[in-house]
Amino acid sequence: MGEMNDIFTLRREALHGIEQRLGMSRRDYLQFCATLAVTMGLPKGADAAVAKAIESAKRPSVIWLHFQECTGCTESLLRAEHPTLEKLILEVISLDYHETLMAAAGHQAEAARKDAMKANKGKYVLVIEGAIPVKENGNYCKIGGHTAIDLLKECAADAAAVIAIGSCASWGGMPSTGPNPSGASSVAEVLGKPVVTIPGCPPNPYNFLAAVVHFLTFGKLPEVDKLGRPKFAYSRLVHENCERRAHFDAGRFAIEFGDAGHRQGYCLYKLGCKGPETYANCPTLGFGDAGENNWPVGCGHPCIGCTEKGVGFAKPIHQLATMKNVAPPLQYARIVEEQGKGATLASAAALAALAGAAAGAAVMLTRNLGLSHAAEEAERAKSEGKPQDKARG
Ligand code: FSX
Ligand code: SF4
Ligand code: F3S
Repeated sequence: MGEMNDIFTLRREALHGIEQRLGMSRRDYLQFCATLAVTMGLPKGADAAVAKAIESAKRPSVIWLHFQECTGCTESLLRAEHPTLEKLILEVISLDYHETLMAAAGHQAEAARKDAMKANKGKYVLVIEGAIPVKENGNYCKIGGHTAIDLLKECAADAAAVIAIGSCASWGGMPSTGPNPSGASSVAEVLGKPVVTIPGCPPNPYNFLAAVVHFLTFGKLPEVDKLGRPKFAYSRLVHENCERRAHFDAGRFAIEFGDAGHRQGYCLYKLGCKGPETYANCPTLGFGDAGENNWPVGCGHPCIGCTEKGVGFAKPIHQLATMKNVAPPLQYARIVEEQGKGATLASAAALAALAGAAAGAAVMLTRNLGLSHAAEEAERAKSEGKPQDKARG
């Protein structure tokens, strides 16, 4: 109750200021704070602390550098069709240096960076977008005559916190795809120390915003995993929360783009979905504000593992994912039946029954295996060049 009161006793003028600056209603603003608190996995009532911090804390100075990348990270944060998010980000942080957004160029831009660093020495948040090429002494990427290596080291020296945004800065991302001719490396590799990473290509803007707001609210960046990823966003596999998971468990798969299974929203595992080996909160958070199901799998495209080192841009898009942590229970349909070695429906059901599975489960197994089997048969027919029924049981 105390926390609720905190929300309502936020200074009226302050909230009025927010309304004016963001062009959003008080209700929307408080709702936004609640969403951020939930994204961060904070307990009930924390939305009040978040609202207060955004309202009263000094906006942290952010110096944002671009290296080897496509600027998709910035685009996802500031995309034009959703000006509210852009306004919120610019309200929460003081973006003092950002090459894509600033009007200054050349020597003026260099001076702006130096000024921002000097004015906020030891206090600014350094955000790095893009990988850092280290081959040939870093000569593949130079800005204002300085290599990305030197710029990163110089700016990181006086930063209060360093955030690597996007997969490129987090672990090399797309530029590091083999044979990686420029030696594209992560921020942590070049600095030789761990940093907070927000991988994704592009990353979800709310995860970035939540990490910054955490810094604002608690004076420190959020708890991270061993790869520097905030645990609130990257501690669950995409597969664990995927809306198509029931189809996976039941053995109902899309086999080709546009086939009956695909049109019915079946699991995309056989199209190469890397959700089973990719940690990200895409299924729960969604991506952007374009409506429900607005994330890769929700739109019908397999997850390519864009947040996961060694998966995104490393494994072929249509290669089957490695099952991590979660494997379908024995009584579920098998994902792939080896030719000639698959259990017959009768023997599999009998085995399940022998193993002590409930009679209901055995019945389900029989039914699911039947479905999966039909899909396998269709695949086999296709590989043998026989006409097939595209509908997958
Ligand atoms: Fe692009 Fe960012 Fe991908 Fe990389 O996002 S969307 S190539 S992660 O650094 O601009
Ligand atoms: Fe979802 Fe992909 Fe897992 Fe299927 S394999 S349930 S589409 S995450
Ligand atoms: Fe990337 Fe997969 Fe999410 S491709 S955006 S991690 S669903």
